[in-house]
Amino acid sequence: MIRIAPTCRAALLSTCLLTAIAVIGIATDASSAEVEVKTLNTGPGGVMVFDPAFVKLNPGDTIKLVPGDKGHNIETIKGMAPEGAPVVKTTVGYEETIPFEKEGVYGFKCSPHYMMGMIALVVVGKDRSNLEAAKAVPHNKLAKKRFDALFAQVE
Ligand SMILES: [Cu+2]
Repeated sequence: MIRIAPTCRAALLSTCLLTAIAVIGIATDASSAEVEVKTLNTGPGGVMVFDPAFVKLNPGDTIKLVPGDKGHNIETIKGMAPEGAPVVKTTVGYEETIPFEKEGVYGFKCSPHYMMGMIALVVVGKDRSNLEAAKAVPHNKLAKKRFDALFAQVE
């Protein structure tokens, strides 16, 4: 019979635990990420902006909407989401975590400031099958100008 001294057993156990923690850590990193998007009265690109306004995600990732300035929200623009994707509309002024499962192209607006061009573009995964449909959605002048710049970044 092999007897393992208590200190050895403890050492083996901690090695085991560390390995398990490392494996779980790697799995978590690979499977999901959270991207912080701030709502700002003034930021990159001018007044009433999402920062960043262009976000690339993998399926399963989330966006954490952070009210850098109050008075903003995020809402799905009709016609600018993959089929079957849930419609997003958050409460004005509140932080919210938004999960993205479906691959494709998503257009968002801030409900109170869409007329001032407060929009964002999110691409998830590699599926671009709704890209042309999303591009075809009409906008007011300011929103269109910003969307044109964001669509130019889509690969
Ligand atoms: Cu706003």
